[in-house]
Parts: sequence; structure tokens; C-alpha cells
Amino acid sequence: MIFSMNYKNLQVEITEGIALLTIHRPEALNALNTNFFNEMDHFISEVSLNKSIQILIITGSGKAFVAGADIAEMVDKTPADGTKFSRLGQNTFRSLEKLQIPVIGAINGFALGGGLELAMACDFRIASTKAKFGQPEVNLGMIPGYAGTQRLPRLVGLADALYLLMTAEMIGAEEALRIGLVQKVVEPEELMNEVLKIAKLIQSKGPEAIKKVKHVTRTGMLMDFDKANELEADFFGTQFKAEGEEGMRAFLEKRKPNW
Ligand code: CO8
Repeated sequence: MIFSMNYKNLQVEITEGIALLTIHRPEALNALNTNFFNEMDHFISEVSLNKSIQILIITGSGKAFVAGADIAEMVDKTPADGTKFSRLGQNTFRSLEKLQIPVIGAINGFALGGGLELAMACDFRIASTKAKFGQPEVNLGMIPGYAGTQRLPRLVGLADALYLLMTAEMIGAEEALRIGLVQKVVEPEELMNEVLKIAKLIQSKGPEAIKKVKHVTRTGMLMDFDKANELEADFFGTQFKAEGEEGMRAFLEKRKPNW
């Protein structure tokens, strides 16, 4: 075991450079509590330091991906504690998003509230036909607190985001696909095969190119367009010596690149 902490709510399996993280809190449909965030922070930091992990897949155990933040833990919070709990989750999901490697959400079941916010911090999402998505916070008289109000409109556009945020409607996988919240929908028994197939496909590409494409795309989205183009050009340039020369030579010589 390369992870030094013994997790209670996280299960980690690493095979051939692919880490599979399963959120596991069966008594509460994997709802996110303080312990989850402590473990997740530790896990993210270990992954960022572990050069042998090239791809991270996140899923949930049982019938839920994650059914939200833990309502029982939140109910008695003061406004100041609520803000603190929100910042805790926002920071964790932001550091997940900032991992250099691709992070794929394998959405097996309910992805609600904080669960959808976790899914949205992944680079893209593959869903089982059984997955259900929603931001039900207004049902509880609350609003999202782990950047749901920010990532949802960036992913699906303002009107679809506000529709989901205001109605708290729980949508199925096909509807999530239609609005661009997930990128593929597969039968439940095919979910892991499909996600592993995609992970292996990404692994076959230039590893530095994959990290740079993530960094430039994600960072550029938060920047002025002209500045973002400069960032792209800089990284494009550095990639020639990093992997590009070999990749292009391999193409011309009709062989596999040796990165
Ligand atoms: N928190 C705590 N416990 C939960 C949660 C949750 N979010 N979701 C489910 N559980 C528990 C249930 O209480 C139940 O426990 P018990 O067996 O002890 O009664 C167990 O999990 C199983 O759940 P159900 O019996 O309800 O299972 P069903 O299949 O009947 O229903 C649902 C599944 C539809 C997913 C239902 O459980 C549900 O509606 N859950 C709540 C969904 C929700 O509202 N999520 C949003 C929470 S708020 C949020 O995420 C805000 C994020 C930002 C926070 C910012 C910090 C301040």
C-alpha cells in the first residue's frame, strides 16, 4: 500500500498507473462529512506526489455516487461554521481539479448536491443508465456550497444550470447527456469497462501532452482570451522537445512513439 493513511471512507486500488478511488460510506449513501474531506485532502496530496499514477477514476460504492453533503452533520451549524464547511469542500474540490493528471468521474448512481459538485470537479464524466443528477439544496432551504453555482453554469450553460438549481429536479443519465453534464452513458455493468477503456486510451497518448492539455484548457478558461492564447503558444512550444519531436518523427517513420 503506497498510501500512508488508513482510510475509512475511501477505497483505493491502483493498477498499471490507474488509480480507482471509491467513495464508501454505505450507511449514508456516501454522503460527504468532515472525515471524508480530511481523507480526500490527504489522498489528493498523495496522488499529486506519486509520479506512477497517470489517471484517477472516482466512483461510489453501492447505489450512490454521492448523495450530497452530510445533512445530519450540517443541520446544527451556525452561519460561520456553514461558511467554514463550504470553504473546506470548495478547497478540496479545487485541489482535485488542479491535479495535473486526468480525473474521470464514473457516476454509478445518485450524484446529488455535494455529490454532483464532486462529479463536476472531475475532468469529464461517464454515467451508468442508473445515475441520477441534481442540486436539491433549495429543497432544504439551502444553496450549493461546494462551487455548484459556479461549475454547473460553466458546464451546461446558464439557463440549464439555473433550471436545475431552482427546481431541484433530479434528472436521469440521458438528460444529463443531453445538456452536456456527462459525456457518455452506458449500462451499469459496462461502466467500469468503459471508463477503464477511456483511461487506457488516454494513457497511450503523450503523458506530458495530456497534462499540458489539461493545464492550458483549465487555466485558459479562467483567463482573458488573448492571454490564454499566449499560454497555449508557450506550452505548445515547450512540448516540441518534451514529446512532440519524437511523436511527429514516429508518425513519419510509421512506428509507435517512444515517450
Ligand atoms: N446526508 C446524510 N445522510 C443521507 C444523505 C445525505 N445527503 N442522503 C442519504 N442519506 C442517508 C439517509 O438518511 C438514510 O439513512 P437511514 O438509513 O439511517 O435512514 C440512508 O442514507 C439511505 O437513504 P434513503 O433511505 O433516503 O434512500 P432512498 O433510496 O430512499 O433515497 C435519495 C435516496 C433520493 C438520494 C435520498 O436519500 C435523498 O433525497 N437524500 C438527500 C439528497 C440531498 O438532498 N442531497 C443534498 C444535500 S445538501 C448538499 O449536498 C449541499 C452541498 C454543499 C454543502 C455546503 C456546505 C455548507
